[in-house]
Amino acid sequence: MIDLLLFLVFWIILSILGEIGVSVWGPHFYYYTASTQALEGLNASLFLFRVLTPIFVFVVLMIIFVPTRFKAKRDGSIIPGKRARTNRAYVGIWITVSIVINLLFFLHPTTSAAEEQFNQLQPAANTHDLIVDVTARQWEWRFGYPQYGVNAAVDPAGNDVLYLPVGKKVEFVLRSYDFNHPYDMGLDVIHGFWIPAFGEKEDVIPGETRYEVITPNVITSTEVNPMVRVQCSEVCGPGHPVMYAAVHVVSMKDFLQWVHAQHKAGN
Ligand SMILES: [Cu+2]
Repeated sequence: MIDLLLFLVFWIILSILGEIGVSVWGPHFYYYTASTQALEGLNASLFLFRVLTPIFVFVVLMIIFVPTRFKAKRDGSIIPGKRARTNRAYVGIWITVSIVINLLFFLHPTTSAAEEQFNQLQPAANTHDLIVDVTARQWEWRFGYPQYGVNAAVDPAGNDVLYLPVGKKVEFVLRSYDFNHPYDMGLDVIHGFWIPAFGEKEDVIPGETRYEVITPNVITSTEVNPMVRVQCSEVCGPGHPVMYAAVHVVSMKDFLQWVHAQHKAGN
């Protein structure tokens, strides 16, 4: 009985400490978040860590507690005359609770989040405010805005640049082809469209059109945090490490002004 109480006290105290740790470090699981999708991912991992902390503490405590409290005497047998028995109740509870928790995790957040993300890509959910054509090639990202008549957005220095209005649902249309080499069908290699701060990543496959839906939720840019940049995430040749582009999340007003400037520059 005293062992049970002692274990319980240790378990509760260490679990509380663990939960405090999750609260302190949890928000830093993602280095920087700048979209609602990234926040959903962060909340999902926080949820998992919250539930898993007491289980983790339980298992580790058992591993330490049992050999220290129930150490075999030097002469061999722990309790003379008694043989080790299986605690059927304990095993039964352990297996049932494990199955229930695993099923819960499968349904939430895993399946519910996946369903939500698939739904966003359905034509029925086509409520995206902005469409951005993303073209990947060795080694460049090119951004077009078909709704605004911008073919290839560049900054004054001539570098490809991605501007997005804050709080708007953006549909990225991802393709991999080389507009400079039409003689070999223009097909490029596999690239990876990744803006770390947006919390999602999608491979860009030659010959395929893929989609990613993101809602940026803070005004920010590559200068504010390098996590806000387009970075290729598939090794695609010697230029892979430098295959990045600056990202600016701005107000709708600033975005329209920027579009106007792109028109003026003939992009
Ligand atoms: Cu690449």
